[in-house]
Amino acid sequence: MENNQVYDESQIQVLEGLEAVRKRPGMYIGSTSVRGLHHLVYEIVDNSIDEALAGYCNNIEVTIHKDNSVTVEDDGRGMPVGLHPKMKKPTVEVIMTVLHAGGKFGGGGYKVSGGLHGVGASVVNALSSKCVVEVHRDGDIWRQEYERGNVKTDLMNIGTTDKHGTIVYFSPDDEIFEEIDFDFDTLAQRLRELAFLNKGIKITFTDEREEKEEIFHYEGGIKSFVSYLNRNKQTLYDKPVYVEGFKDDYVVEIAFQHNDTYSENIFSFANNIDTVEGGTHLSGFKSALTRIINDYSKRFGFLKENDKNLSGEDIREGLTAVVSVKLTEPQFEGQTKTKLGNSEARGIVDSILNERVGIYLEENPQIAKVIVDKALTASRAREAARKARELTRRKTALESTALPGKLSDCSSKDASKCEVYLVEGDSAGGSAKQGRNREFQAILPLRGKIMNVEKQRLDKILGYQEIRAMITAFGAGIGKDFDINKIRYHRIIIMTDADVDGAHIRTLLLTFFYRYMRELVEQGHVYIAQPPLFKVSKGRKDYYSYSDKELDNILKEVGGKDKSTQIQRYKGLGEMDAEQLWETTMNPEKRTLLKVTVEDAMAADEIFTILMGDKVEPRRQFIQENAKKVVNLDI
Ligand code: TSJ
Repeated sequence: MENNQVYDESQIQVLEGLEAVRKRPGMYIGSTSVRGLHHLVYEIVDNSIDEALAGYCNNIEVTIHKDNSVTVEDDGRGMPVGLHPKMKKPTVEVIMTVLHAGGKFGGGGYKVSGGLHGVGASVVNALSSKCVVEVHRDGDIWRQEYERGNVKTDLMNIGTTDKHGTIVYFSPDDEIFEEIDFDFDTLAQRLRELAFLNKGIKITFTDEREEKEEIFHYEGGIKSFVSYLNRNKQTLYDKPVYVEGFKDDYVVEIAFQHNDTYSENIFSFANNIDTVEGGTHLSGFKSALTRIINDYSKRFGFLKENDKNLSGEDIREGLTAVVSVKLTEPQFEGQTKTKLGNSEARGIVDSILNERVGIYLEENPQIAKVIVDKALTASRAREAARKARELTRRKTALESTALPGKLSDCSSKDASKCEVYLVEGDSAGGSAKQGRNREFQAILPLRGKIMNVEKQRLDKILGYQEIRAMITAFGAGIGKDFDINKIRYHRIIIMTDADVDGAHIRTLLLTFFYRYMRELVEQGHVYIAQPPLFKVSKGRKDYYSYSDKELDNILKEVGGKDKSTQIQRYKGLGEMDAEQLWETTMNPEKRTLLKVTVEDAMAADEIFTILMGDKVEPRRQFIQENAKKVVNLDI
C-alpha cells in the first residue's frame, strides 16, 4: 500500500514521559468519562492482584474517600525500593513515573500487562492531581509523593514497621476527567468479580462518602461465582461442577451449573479480564462440553446408536458457567480487544475439561442424568417448535386465509377492536357462539380433555389440533417467528369452567403463551373471563354472583333466603344458555375481565413445570396444598 502522507518535523513529535498520557488520556484508559475514571482504580488494584497471584498477598483494601480520592492497600511484599540498575532511581519511583515500566519487575506471573488494563501505575499517577505511595518492607516505611505524575518528594524512609505491603493513594485530576464521582455499585461489582476470579483473596471495599463497606472473599472462587449468578434461580443440581487444571503455562478453571430457565449464561475471562467477545478458551469449553455430554448419553443409553447428537445449544439451555484461564502471554483481539486469540487455549481447555468432567459425570450419575434430561427436553422442544413453525408457515403460504374450521371468526378486520374467546368444551362453545356479538367477538372452542394426558410435555401439545388452530387463528406465528404486529385479535380471552379441569387448561394456555408468544402477555393482550359462580332467582328476577361474598350481599339485598329464593351453583359454562353467557361474561358493558400479567404467566409456567415435571413429590405436595383452592387457581 502506498503512503502519500508527508510528515514534517513538527508532526513527528515524540512525546516523552507522562506528558503524553495527560495529552491523550483516552489512548491509555479508553476515555475521560466515568468509565475511564473507574479504570484508574482497576489499574491500581490489578497490581495487588498480581502480587496475590504471585503468592505473596492475601488482603486488599480499597477505600473511596469523601472527596473521591482513593486508597488501595495490600499486604504483599511491598514494592521494591532499591535503586533501579538502569534508571539509577528507586524502582518504586520508576514504576510510578516511567510509562510502561509496570510488568517488567518480578516476571513470570500472570500479569494482565499488554491487555486491556495493564497500562501501568504511572498512567494513574499522571492523571491524578496528587498521588502518594507508601511501602512497608523489611522493617522500613518508605514514602513518595507525586503531583500530576511529577515527583514531589524523594522516596524517604519515614519510620519502622512490622508489616509488609504497599499503599497507594491517588486523587483523580478534575482537569482531566469529565466527572470524578465514583459509583459504588460499579466498583463493587468489579471487585466482587476479582474476588471470585482469584479464590482466597479478601477484598475489603469501603465507601467513606456514605459509610458503606463490603467484604468480598470466596474460598470457592468461580464455583462461588456460579452459585452467585444462579442465586435467584431454581438450580437443577445442588453444587456447581468445578474443574481446575494446569497445563504448560496455563491455569484453567471452569465451573458450571444448570438452572430451570431456557437461556445460557456463560462468562469467560482471561487473566481476570472479561472476554466479552469470547475467544479460543470459550470455544474450547463449548465444543468439549457438547462432545462430553453426547459421549456420555451414548455410552449410558440416553441416546441410541442411531439418534441424532444433542446440539450444543440444547446442552447449554439453562446453563450458567464461568470459564477462567490465566496465561503468561495473552493475545487479545477483536473490536474491543476482549477476545482471547491464543490458539493453544482451545485445546488446553478442551483436554482439561475432557479429563475431569468425564470422570465427574461417571462418579455423579444423578447429576449426569439431570443434565442429559434437560438437553433431551430442550432438543424435543426445539424440534417441536420447528415443526409447528413449519406448519404455520406452510399454512400461511398455501392457504393464507384458511382459518381453522372450529373457529367462528368475527366480521371486523380491525384487530384492535377484535377479541377471541378460547372456550372450554363444545357445548359452552356453542352458547358462546350464539350469544356473542359477531361483529368483533370470535370463538374458538377447546377440548376439555386437552390436559388429561399424564405427564404431557409442552412440546407435545404443539401437535394438538386445538393448539395449532389457535396459532393459525392468532395469525402471528410462534416462538422466534412470533410477530405481535400480525396478531388478529387484541384481546385473547380464556373462558374456562371454575373447576380443576378449567384451572389446568388455564395453566396450560398461560404457560404456552409465556413460552412461545411472550409478547402477547407482556403487552397485555391476554385476559381471563370471569363467569359467575351462582345465580340467585327471586320471583321473576335473576341475580348473578361472582364470589361467595357477593352471594351473601345479594341474599341480604333481596331480603334474605326464603322459599321463593333459588340459588343455582354453576359447575360449568355449559349450564348457561347463550343469553346468560352474554349477559354475565361476554358483554363488554357488564363483564369483568382479569388482565394476565407476566408474573401470572410466570407463575403458571412454574405450576405447569411442577404438574408436568418428573418430580413426583413436588407435584403431590402442590396438588395437596391446592386441592381446596384449585377451584380458583389464583390466576
Ligand atoms: F504499582 C502500584 F503502585 F500501582 C501498586 C503496586 C499499587 C498497589 C496498591 C500495590 C502494588 C504492589 C506491587 N503490591 N505489591 C507489589 N509487589 C511488587 O511490586 C513486587 C514486590 C517484590 C518483588 C520482588 O521481587 O521482591 C517484586 C515485585 C514486582
